Amino acid sequence: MAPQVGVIMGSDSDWPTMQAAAEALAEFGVEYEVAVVSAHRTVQKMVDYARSAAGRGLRVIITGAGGAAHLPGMVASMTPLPVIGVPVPLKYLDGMDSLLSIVQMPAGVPVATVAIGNARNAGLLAVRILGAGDEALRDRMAAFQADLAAMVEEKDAALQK
Ligand code: RP5
Repeated sequence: MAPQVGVIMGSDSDWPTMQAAAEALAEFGVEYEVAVVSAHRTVQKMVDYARSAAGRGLRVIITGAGGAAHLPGMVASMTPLPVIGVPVPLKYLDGMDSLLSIVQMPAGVPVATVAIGNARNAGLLAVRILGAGDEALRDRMAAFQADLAAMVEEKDAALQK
């Protein structure tokens, strides 16, 4: 099956963070592709990727970047697809720089920004977006949520002992 989600990042150094998005997608059986696409170092690659994404069959793009994290916003400006941004924390500023670079988009060009370093939530959000038009996937998400609730209840029960 053609990938439905693109997981892209500004540098291969973002992968240890971004891997969790890919893992979440794999858990739900969602096909994805992974690529390093830099907003500053491989500009034409970024333009080509964003402009061709919908036509190639992608439905959601997850973008991770750190520091001057322009990749999510630039990709969102060049595709009609939903774009999820993952602020990758770097050595300095604890990822606040990445977060603010990604989240402060101008009106008209949204990027759905998850918490600093929380690529897993980006993967889960992509599953929910796809699930809006796919009942089987939506059911799997509902089961996942029921499991989460059960896990919390188990921990609560353990505390009561
Ligand atoms: C950003 O610069 C990348 O997304 C990465 O988080 C950061 C650092 O990149 P390298 O030090 O790996 O070149 O564009």
